[in-house]
Amino acid sequence: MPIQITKLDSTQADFKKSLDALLAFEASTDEAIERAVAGILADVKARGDAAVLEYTNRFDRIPNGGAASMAAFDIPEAELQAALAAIPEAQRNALHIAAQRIRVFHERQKQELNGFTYTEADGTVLGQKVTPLDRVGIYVPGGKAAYPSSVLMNAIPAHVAGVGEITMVVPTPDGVKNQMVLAAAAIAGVTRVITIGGAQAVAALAHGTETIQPVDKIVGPGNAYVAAAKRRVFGIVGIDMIAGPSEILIICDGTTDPDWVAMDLFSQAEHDELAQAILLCPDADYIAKVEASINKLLPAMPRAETIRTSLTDRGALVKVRDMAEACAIANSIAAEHLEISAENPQQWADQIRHAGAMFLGRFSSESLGDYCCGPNHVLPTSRTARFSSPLGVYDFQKRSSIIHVSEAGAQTLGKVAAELAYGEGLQAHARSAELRLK
Ligand code: HSO
Ligand code: ZN
Repeated sequence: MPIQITKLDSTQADFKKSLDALLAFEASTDEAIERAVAGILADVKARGDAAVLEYTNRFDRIPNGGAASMAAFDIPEAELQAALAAIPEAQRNALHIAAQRIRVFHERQKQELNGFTYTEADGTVLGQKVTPLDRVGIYVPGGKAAYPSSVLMNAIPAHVAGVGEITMVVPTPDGVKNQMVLAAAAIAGVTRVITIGGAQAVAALAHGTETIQPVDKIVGPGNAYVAAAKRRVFGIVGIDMIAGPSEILIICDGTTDPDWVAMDLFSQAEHDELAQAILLCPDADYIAKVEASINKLLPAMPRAETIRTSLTDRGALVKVRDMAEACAIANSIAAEHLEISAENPQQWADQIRHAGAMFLGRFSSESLGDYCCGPNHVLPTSRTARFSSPLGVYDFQKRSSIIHVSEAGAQTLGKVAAELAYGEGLQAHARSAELRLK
């Protein structure tokens, strides 16, 4: 059955409305989930390990009547190393290469993030000091999206930032451990791996238990329960973001092999029925070719049904007037991933202001970025690229201001501060500044 994918034309009167309808996505906030998660968080906060143990045994169906104590959920370093040694050599090599490239990119990012100080004429020194977080929790899902690549993408920037302790939690439904996830943890600089998941794991990381030190920030994707738990503990700890379904937007000038473009659309559509894959192109004949490629290639894909649903419900092939208009539309979409599959892509990239990651030229398939180019694959989704950035070293650091006022500086600044403090009716502030005046 040929695919029923939405086709839009930017010259249509209702184009903007149709595009907005397609983009609209609201993560459903389910009352039942909210109530369950609130209960679990309160319970773990009150009862600590006992509650985490009970929930994990029950929700993850831990075999043989469940684990007897939390110690059973700790994966010793030797087991991580054993997993790394046991996976196929080609997989191990690929993990090492990806990890090394991700490290190099994030080391470069770190160099750009140094603090600064400057000295004023009177000797007053001002500056900014950058400090890594002490402890970070990384949530790794255990279900259909248990991605070893995401272990690398979350843990390596934390490690590069200099985070002291990286605790990874990963649920093991039915007690089954994903060996490639463990192998990735072994090479990514993770300090401790605990096989717990769900809201109970988020609660344990945020509040701490008898056996788990509370962390300062929790990062990583998860299901609706994990997302709800992360939202609720935000403020007690930091969180990275609440990631929505994957998105790919491709701007193509019509010169790329249409099979390549079709497969790039599939590559994100296969993540999730709710994923979004959109093509913008000025050439109607080329769009027809991509559609033909989609119909030709889809039946052989193992995840054909997920791809079909995603493309049918949320995908689109959009005919635009020209490449400049494509860039303007791309800015309004602010996609997680933007491919500019065109001759001389830089001229178009110069016009892009909102995108999580830009893939320039026809050889930069988004899948390369997902695994091993080096930049992070944890990116802002659902149009949040308008105001947020890829996960990076900066997410695992914070800044402190440095203020070292000289005696001379206190004379000039003291008068300014006192004036403002009296204006605000804050006597102690004013007097504290004035006491230092000669
Ligand atoms: N494209 C996903 C990341 C990923 N892809 C992991 C494959 N594995 C983020 O949107
Ligand atoms: Zn992907």
